[in-house]
Amino acid sequence: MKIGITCYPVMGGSGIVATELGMALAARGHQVHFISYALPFRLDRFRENVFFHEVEVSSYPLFKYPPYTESLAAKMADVMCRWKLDLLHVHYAIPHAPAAFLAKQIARDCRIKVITTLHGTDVTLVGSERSFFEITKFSVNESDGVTAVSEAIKKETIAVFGLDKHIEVIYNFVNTEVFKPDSNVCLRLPFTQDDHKIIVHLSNFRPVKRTADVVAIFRLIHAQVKSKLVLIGDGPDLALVEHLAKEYRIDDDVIFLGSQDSVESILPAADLFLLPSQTESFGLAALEAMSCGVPVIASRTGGLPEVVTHGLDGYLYEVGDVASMGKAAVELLQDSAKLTQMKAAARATAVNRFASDLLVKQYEDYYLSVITKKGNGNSG
Ligand code: GMT
Repeated sequence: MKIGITCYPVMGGSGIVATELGMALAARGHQVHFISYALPFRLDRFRENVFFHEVEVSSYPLFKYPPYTESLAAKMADVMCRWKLDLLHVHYAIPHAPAAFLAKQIARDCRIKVITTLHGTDVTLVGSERSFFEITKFSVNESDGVTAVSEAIKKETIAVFGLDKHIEVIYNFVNTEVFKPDSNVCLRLPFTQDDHKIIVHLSNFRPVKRTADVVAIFRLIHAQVKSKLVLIGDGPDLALVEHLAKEYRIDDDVIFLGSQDSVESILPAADLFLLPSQTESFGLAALEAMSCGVPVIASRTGGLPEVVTHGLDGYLYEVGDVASMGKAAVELLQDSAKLTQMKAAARATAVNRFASDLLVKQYEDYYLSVITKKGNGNSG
């Protein structure tokens, strides 16, 4: 197939999933065309069957706000026809689904199918915001195929938008050959000593991640277990986290790594991963940690219970229940047999349920069903 993919090229789960999907499809012989304003950050080197089409946005002085959606739509329409794409797969509804709709109108003669994948905040936060509501609902409804990264986000999309349309759930996935346990990795982390347990959190430090809870949980762990908290990522709440670490007098044991390109070389060093988010449609960072053999303590919210099984490969508690999360973490870190068992279970979950091969095949099958289907799947 010839497949166009549009995503946010910056760090973030939806861009990562889109890029990994594109690379995996290209490796399986499909021709993949990324259309975005920058090279997706995991697309770090030349790969066979992968093309990149940069969207340039005009900066004419009249434009207070550069017209990105229109530039994107124009580029999509151009690539669709020039390369005779079979389908365009857009990740994250806003503004990619409206741009794809517009492109499809412009390039009507090329008869391309559009698939929109809903990643979470495009429905829960952005899409349900009043001013974006109608355009998101309209463009998702007009897509020829719609996928969601968990049952939870499918349910939420139906509740928020009242869509009368089939939504296919295709879980996010991880490359288990790249994200894998590595018993030597501690040697490469100079800030840790062998007798320290390593707790990791990785996110964009937005309020939805509840990073203040990460520090509060670590405070409880630190009081009883010799440990370090390693924080990966950057975002609006980073200053708050720094402040709290100082206030709790644990800042010597909190390590800020900032944004990192190759988290697969850090995650295997962890004993535990924390993701106490307010909501999470899937929790890709948790899955990447699990694939490296790291159990997860997370909130029982959104799609996280579809990824983490309480008591098997991690623990789930209600949002904000810092006390229970801290207690479970301490008990696990102090029980080396249980910790070893949970690390193996986390890896097994990633390999058995979320390995790229399994899920990329589901996308391939879904693409074929959409390409051969007549109409856009609306039952109304
Ligand atoms: O967390 C965000 O707002 C970023 C967003 C993204 O584009 O990366 O993350 C969402 O998509 C990821 C990939 O499907 C999911 O793993 C995250 O759970 C989801 N974030 C939320 O639902 C908060």
